Amino acid sequence: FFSTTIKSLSSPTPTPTLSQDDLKKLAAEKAVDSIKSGMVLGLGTGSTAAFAVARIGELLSSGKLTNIVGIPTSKRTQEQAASLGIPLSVLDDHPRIDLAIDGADEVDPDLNLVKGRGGALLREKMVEAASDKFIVVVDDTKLVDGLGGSRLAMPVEVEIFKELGCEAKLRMDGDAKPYVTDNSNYIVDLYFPTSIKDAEAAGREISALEGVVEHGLFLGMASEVIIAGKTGVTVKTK
Ligand code: ABF
Repeated sequence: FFSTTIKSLSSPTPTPTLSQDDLKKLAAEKAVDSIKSGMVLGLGTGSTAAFAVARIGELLSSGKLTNIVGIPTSKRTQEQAASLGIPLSVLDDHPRIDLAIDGADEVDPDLNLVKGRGGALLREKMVEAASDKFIVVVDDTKLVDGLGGSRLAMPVEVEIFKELGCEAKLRMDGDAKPYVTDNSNYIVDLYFPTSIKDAEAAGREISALEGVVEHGLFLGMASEVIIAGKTGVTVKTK
């Protein structure tokens, strides 16, 4: 039914009685037909890719495929593949991948994709960029005339600032929409469990992160601070 490119869908075999899951499985298993023994495989994430992983597991246990190494694109996929006995590795040890199979959220007529609603886009992009061939498996609800055409999210992954030991939250406005600054940017609010030990270093680290426009640490800038309290006004200078 589905071929490895969407363009060959012009005259598909009718599948009137199949559910959406049946279609996902059909696409996934068609992609698995391209796998040859000895390949290093990128294992995608999501309900469609999961059918491919399941099929790879079956073919390995029946001996029809041998000597396969899988590079999972998410913890979910890693767990599924491990439970099926698929040998796994990481991109660092296999920087070239023969074939990646993954789902998508939207597919445009030129086979451009929106991915990441499943939450695994960074590792997906790394694995798929390292793959000689990348087969996308979708049911036909994913086809759009133009990306964004489904009116659903186009995800952007941002750092959680883990190395700073804090929690990051996208600031929302009163209508539960992301707050937009006067410069048309979003604000990520960081919450630290204790005071920041080295504010200069933290500021440098935050500024160095991709996509950061500015942070709220104003260091070494104030000439004086005038503090009004119940007991009077104090002026603090450096
Ligand atoms: C991954 O899983 C993602 O890039 C995409 O967001 C999602 C598709 O999931 P499903 O196959 O469940 O629709 O491929």
